Amino acid sequence: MTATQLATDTAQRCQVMGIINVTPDSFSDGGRFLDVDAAVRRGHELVRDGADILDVGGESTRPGAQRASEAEELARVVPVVEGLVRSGFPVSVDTMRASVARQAVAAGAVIVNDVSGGLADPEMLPFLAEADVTCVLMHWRAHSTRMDDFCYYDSVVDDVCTELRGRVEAALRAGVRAERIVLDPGLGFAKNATQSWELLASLARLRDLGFPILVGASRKRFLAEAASYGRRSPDVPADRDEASDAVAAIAAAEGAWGVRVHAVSGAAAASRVAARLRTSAVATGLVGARTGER
Ligand code: PMM
Repeated sequence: MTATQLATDTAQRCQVMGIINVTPDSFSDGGRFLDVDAAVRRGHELVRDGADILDVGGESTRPGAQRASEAEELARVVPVVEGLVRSGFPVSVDTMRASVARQAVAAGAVIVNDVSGGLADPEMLPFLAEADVTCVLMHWRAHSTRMDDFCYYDSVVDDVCTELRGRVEAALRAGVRAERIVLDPGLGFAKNATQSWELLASLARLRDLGFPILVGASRKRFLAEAASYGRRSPDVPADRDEASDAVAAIAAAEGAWGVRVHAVSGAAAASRVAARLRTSAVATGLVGARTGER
């Protein structure tokens, strides 16, 4: 399948972003795809399962993680981006470093996913403006070693919206075009479980910011409570896949631009079901034809 086919197919549908963590220490898949061939093979599997975009990251952001060096991150990410781009897949690079984003974009990445929303590296927003690529600006307050000290909000939804608006203004000031911006509430980043659930319950508020919204709930700790049933363990991240699929279905139905997931097949079905339902709702006059709004 070519990048063009993928893009056409996904025009009206929640994008399914399949995760490839090329790291030794990510919480759910650390160490599994460190080898370039294994990571590229994983990309092929994810696309076969229905991924629209492959998100390649070389630095773990789990709570408490130490930063990878720039050299390590580049060595992990760039060959994998090259391999996936050669296969014709749309690739996103998950990085907080402008230098890594630059080399990944030079290798063919079409999205820069910066979990710090441009805060970690002062060169990032100017680079995004210059490269004119789609960028995900996530809500973030501090690096992983310290982020649990920053879970304090007057109202998590109001504060995240205000801080995301601040990142948008900074990006626009740097010259990033508004149509290139995707926002992400940063579930689990400087948020406890209750706060992550509150944000997930407030997707309509996030959409009111006026930008496409990406939701990254997959396998995260806050899901453990809802994911622990039957033989599933609250402590095994992959046991949260069905709960992650349920979040993807809700996010797609609520009009999210995309969901970032480890196991893509459930999210791919959710995205298609939500799109089909929307078509039917428009046809029966339940929602407006132009916007798909309820
Ligand atoms: N979460 C992680 C990493 N990158 N990017 C975006 N945009 N949103 C997220 O929620 C997000 C992210 C951490 O999860 P992982 O270690 O499983 O990749």
